[in-house]
Amino acid sequence: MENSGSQGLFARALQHIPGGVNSPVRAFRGVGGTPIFFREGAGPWLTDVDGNRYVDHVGSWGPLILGHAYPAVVRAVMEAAQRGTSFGAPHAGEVELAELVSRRMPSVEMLRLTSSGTEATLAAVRLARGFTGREALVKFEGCYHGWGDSFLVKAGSGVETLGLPDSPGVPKTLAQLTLTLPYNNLEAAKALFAAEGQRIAAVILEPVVGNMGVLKPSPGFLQGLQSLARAHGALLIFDEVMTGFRLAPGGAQELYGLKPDLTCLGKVIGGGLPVGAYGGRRDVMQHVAPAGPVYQAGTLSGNPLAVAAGLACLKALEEPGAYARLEAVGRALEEGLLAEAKAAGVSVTLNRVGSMWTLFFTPGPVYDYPTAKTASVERFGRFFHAMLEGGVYLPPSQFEAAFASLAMGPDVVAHTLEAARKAFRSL
Ligand code: KE4
Repeated sequence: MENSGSQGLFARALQHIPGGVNSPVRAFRGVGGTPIFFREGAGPWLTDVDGNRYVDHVGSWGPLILGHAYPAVVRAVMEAAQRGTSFGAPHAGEVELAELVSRRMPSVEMLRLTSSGTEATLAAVRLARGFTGREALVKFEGCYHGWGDSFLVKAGSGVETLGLPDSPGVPKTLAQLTLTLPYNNLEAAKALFAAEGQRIAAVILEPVVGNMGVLKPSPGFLQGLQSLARAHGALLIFDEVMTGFRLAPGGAQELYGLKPDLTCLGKVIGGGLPVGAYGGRRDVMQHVAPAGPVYQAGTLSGNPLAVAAGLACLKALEEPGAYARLEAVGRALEEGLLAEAKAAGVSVTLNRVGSMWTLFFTPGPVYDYPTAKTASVERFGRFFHAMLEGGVYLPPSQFEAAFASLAMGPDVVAHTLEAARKAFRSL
């Protein structure tokens, strides 16, 4: 094919696709250079259209917790496809997936499948507004919940990476209904609820943030928010699109022992195919049409191929020791990267929870949006490209999470650390 390398394909893509990509954060705007076009993935490896191989620490931004082309997932999708790709009608897989999620996340008594995380968070917020009869939404600075209007107020991920002001096109009257708080600041949350609690429909947050880079919740922060929301009749929405099934079988809510009123899911639940979901308390979910008046729909919601991939992925995660292995890989990368940075005299902070981590080019600590912003985007960019030279593909943004997978063995960790040893010395 004409111009079939990354450079040529990108030049062609720019003619017909805004920014040459179908999602902004892929465009390398946060690190400079031309985005890489990939041809295939296998286990922990990605091969680009020019034949270069990389260890993949992006994992499609979280879904590929098993690694690329996991045999059971590929088989499930192929078998489902031979029975037809979509019915637009109920099928058994949807029931099995809903039952499995409820077993893993007891707070999710009922759930509705969507085709993306954004649809899930949009629906959850509409449901919270419909259920409570209130309109205000509380979110945290730097958290990202997809590209819905109400969320693009001081958002993270690509909005932060691109340094975009709150997005044009979001009606001011709607944006004014989104109240923002500093992450990990329970005092600020208490003050806001004291002043505005009676009009707050919900508070939504990433229980472990991935979209400022990885930020851990301070001790008591999540529990305090849960109590605050309950005391003021607002719903607590955990956006576990990134953390769900990744940080523990039952996600962050299992890890931190919380019971949100609603949970949003995505990424891992689809095993690399388009699946999102929102769910939670039965009395709340019974307000969703057609059981109740809150409308939400989707032509391909619960798509048989996507559900088959998700079921195969979640079942593979039931393998004994799977989460211990994810923790071990995460720890080996953390310890190795910090050791190599120290040996090279480069000042960094590494935040990690289980298999999601971010290396910040700042002395740290990094625990909220302002401290995340002290990281050197310029240094991260140089490190990113030096790691590419070493055959390692990191998320192309200082404000994103890297994801370890079960496909990563000691050889992959060693390859990553060898590339890091050289990359740190090149800064
Ligand atoms: P999607 O609509 O992209 O499936 O999910 C939106 C979303 C919601 N909530 C959280 C916590 C998320 O992390 C995301 C999406 N994450 C980004 C990466 N930070 C997806 C990558 C992209 O935008 O291309």
